[in-house]
Amino acid sequence: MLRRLVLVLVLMAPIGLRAESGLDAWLRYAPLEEPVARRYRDALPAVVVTLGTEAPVQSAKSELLRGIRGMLNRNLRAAARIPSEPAIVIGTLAQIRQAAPQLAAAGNIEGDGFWLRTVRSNGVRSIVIAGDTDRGVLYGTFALLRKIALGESINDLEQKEMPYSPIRWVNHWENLDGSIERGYGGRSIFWENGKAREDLSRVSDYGRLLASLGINGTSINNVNADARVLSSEFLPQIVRVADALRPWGVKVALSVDFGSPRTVGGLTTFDPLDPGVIAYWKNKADEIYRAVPDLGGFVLKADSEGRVGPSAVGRTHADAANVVARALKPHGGVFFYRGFVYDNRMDWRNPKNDRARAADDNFRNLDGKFDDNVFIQIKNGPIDYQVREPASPLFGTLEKTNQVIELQITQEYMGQGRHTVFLVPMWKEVLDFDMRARPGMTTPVKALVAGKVFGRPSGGMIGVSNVGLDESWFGNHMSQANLYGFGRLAWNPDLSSKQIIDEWTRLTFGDDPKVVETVTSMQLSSWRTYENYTGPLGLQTLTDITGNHYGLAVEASERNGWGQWHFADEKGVGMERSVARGTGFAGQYRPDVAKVYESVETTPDDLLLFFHHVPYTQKLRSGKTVIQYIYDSHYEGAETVAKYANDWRALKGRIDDRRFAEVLAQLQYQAGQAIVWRDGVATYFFKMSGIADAKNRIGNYPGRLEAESAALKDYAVRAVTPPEGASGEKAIDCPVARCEATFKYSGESGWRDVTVRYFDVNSGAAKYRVSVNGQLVAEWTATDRVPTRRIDSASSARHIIEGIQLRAGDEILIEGIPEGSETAGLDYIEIVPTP
Ligand code: GCW
Repeated sequence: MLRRLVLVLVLMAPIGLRAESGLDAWLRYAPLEEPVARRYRDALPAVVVTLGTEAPVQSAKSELLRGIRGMLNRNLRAAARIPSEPAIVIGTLAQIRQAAPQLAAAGNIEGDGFWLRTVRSNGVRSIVIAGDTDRGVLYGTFALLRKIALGESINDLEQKEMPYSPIRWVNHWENLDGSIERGYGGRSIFWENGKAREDLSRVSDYGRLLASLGINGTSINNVNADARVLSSEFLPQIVRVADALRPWGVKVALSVDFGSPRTVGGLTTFDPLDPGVIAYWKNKADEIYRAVPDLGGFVLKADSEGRVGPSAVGRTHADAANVVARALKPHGGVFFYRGFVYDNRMDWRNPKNDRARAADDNFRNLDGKFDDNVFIQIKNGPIDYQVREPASPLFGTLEKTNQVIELQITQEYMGQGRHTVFLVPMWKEVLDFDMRARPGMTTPVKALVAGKVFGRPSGGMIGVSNVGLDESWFGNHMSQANLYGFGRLAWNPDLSSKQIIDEWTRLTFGDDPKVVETVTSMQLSSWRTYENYTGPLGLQTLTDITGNHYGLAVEASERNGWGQWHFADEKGVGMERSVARGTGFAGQYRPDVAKVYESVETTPDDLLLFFHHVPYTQKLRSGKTVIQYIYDSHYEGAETVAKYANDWRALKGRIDDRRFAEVLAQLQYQAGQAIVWRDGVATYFFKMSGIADAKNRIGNYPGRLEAESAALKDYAVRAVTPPEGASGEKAIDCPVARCEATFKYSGESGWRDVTVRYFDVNSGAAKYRVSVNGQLVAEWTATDRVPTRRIDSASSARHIIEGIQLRAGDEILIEGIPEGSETAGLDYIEIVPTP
C-alpha cells in the first residue's frame, strides 16, 4: 500500500521536483525545459560512434547515452563506424585521425586534455569529442554534457582544454574496518570488516563523480595507515577496488606505513638504507604492480602524530622517500611524502617554539635531494586546516623538489558537514597568493605546486575527500560543492569562485533564478560567515583541538604540546611569529612576503593574530579595536546564518521536497550552533579582557531564562566545562528517571516563540515535554548525532516552538526524561515575540 502511495505521489510530482537523494550530485541530468530541450535535440546528431574499446571510452559512451536520455529524453543510436549521417564521434585524437582523418584537425592535445569540435564535412555536421588519452575522451564527454545541462550553445564547438597540472587526486582517510577518520558522510564506500565491500557500486558511482571533474587518482586508505594493506593476503582487495575505478580513469594509490618492513615484512628494521629494507620495498612494489599494473603509487605520513618515520633510525626524509620511490619508479608510480611533519609534544612555555615552522624547518635543507617521482604533499597552511591560515611558506621554499598542495574537502575544522561552508574562496586565496619566490615573475601557489615556476616535471593538487555511504556523500548536500570546486580548481585554478558555484548550483538544484541567487550568495559568503563566529583575525578555529574538532573550546588549544596556541591572556591575544620579537616563522617566507608579515602595521587584519600578539585595544584598519571586532564578527556571523535559513525557507516548491527539507534542517541547526559560538566566544573574551562590548550585548539576551534559575524538581544544576559551552556557564541535568523545570513568564501578553536550548549527547535518546499551564505544546526525543557524549557546546541543541499565546504569570513546564547516558540536560529557554 505504502509503495503504491509513494508511486502515485512520484507520478504526481511535477517534473524536476521528484524527490532527490543527492546521490547523483551534479550529474543529475534533470530533464531540460521544453523549448531549450528542443533546441538541443535539433542540434544533436542521433548517432554516437565510439572509436576504441578501452574502459574509459566505453564509460564515455554510456555516460553520453545516459545524459542525453535524462536531459533530452532521447536514446542515441550507438555505432562503431562513422556513418554518412551526422554523428557524435568519440575517441582519442590518434584513433580519430586513423578512422576519420576528415574529422581530425591539425594540432595536438596534451595531458588528459580534450577537444570538442563541430566539423562539417561533405555536407554532414558532426560533433567530435577527441581526447589526448582515453581519460581525455571521458573528460570531453562530461564537458559536453555539462554544457548542455548549463544551457550553453553546442552549435559551433571549438573548445580545447588541457588541465593545469597532471596530478589531480583525492585522498581518503578510510580505515579497513569501514570507519573514516574525519569523515562525516557515513561509513566507508571502500572497506568493511577488513575487506573491500561486497558491493562496490558506490565506488563506481564515486569514480563517475571524480571523472566528471577530471580527477585521475585516489588513495583508498587512511594515511594513518594499517600495515596490513601491504600484506600479500590483502592484495585481492586492492585489485577489486582498482577494478571498480578503472573504467572512470581513476588510478588507485595506497597509503603505506613506514614501519611495514618490520611489522609485516618480517625484518628487524625499517631503516631505509638497510639492504633488506630496500629489497622489501622493491619486491613489494613489484608484487603489487603485478596485480594492479596501473597503480598510481604510494602516500606516506611519517614522523608525525605518532607515525614512525626515518627519524627513528637516524635517516632523513629524503633517504626515506627515495628508497620507496625507487621501488615504484620502474612501474611509473609516484610517491607522495607528506609535508605534515611536526612534533605534537612541543613545550608551550618556550616562546620560540612554533608548530607553524615545522614543515619548512623539516624540508628546507633537503631541497634537491628527492628523486623526481617524489612529491612533497603540503597542506595549504602551516598548521592544520584552520578556518584561516596563511599559505605554507614551504611552497615558496622548494625549488628543486616536486610538490603538490593538499586541501581538505572534508570539513574537519569547518563544521563537519553540519555547517555549510564553501571552501573554494579560501582555497583560491591560497592558490592565488603570490609567494614572491622568483624575482621578476609572479609566483602564485598554484603555479608553484604545478611545477611551473621552477620547471619541475610534475605537480598538482590533492584533496582529502572522505566521502561516505550516505546518499548525500558528505552528510550535507551543500558540502558537495566542495568536492565539485576542488575538482574544477585542480583542472583549472583560474576559474573564479563565482563561476564554480554558479555551475554547481545550476547542475545540482536547477536553473530557477531565485534558487541560483540564494544558493550562490549563501555559498560564496559562507566561509567568511563561519570564520566570523568560530575564529576571526587569524585566531584559528576556536574549537576543541584535543578532542572532536567540532565544538567550541577557546582554551583547548592552550598549554599543551599540539602547538595551535593563540595565547589569549588578560592583556592581549595572538601568537607572535615575527623574526624580531617572536618565533621567526614570518622569516620562512621569501623576503617580500616576510616583510609584510613581520610587522603589525602591514599584516592583513585577517591574519593579524596568527602573526602577532597584540593588546585587545589594538586598532584594525577599519579603526575598530581587536576586541570589538571579535564581538561584532560573532554577532554578524550568527545573524548571517539565521538569514541563510530564512532565505532557504523561501525556496519551498522550487527545489524537490526532500533536499529542501534536509538543507533547511541543516541550516536551522547551524543557525542554532552559531548562537552558541557567538555567546561562548564573546563571553570568554569579555571575561578575559574585561573590556565591555560597545553595544552591550554580552550577557544581555532578550527573553532568555536560564534553566539554573527555574524552579527545579529533581533536576540538578551543574557547571559546564569549558564554561563558555553553556549560557551562564551552567546547565541542569536529570539524575533520576524524570525531572521538571518550571519557568514563569513575566512579559507582556501576546504570541511568542519559545526556544528550548537543551543538550543532545550521542549516548542516549532523552525525551522532552513542554507544557504551558498544563497544556502540552511540544514533545520530542533527542536523537541527533553529534560527536560528543558530554554536556557542552557541541551537544547544545535547540527546539523552537512557534506561536504560543503567553500571558504574564503563565507557567512553562519542561519535563526531561533521560535515556541511556543522556540526562535530558537543559541550558535555557528564550521567549521572543512571534515574527
Ligand atoms: O588534521 C589532522 C587530523 C588527523 C589527520 C592529520 C593528518 C589523518 O586531525 O585526523 O590524520 O591531520 O593530516 O595526517
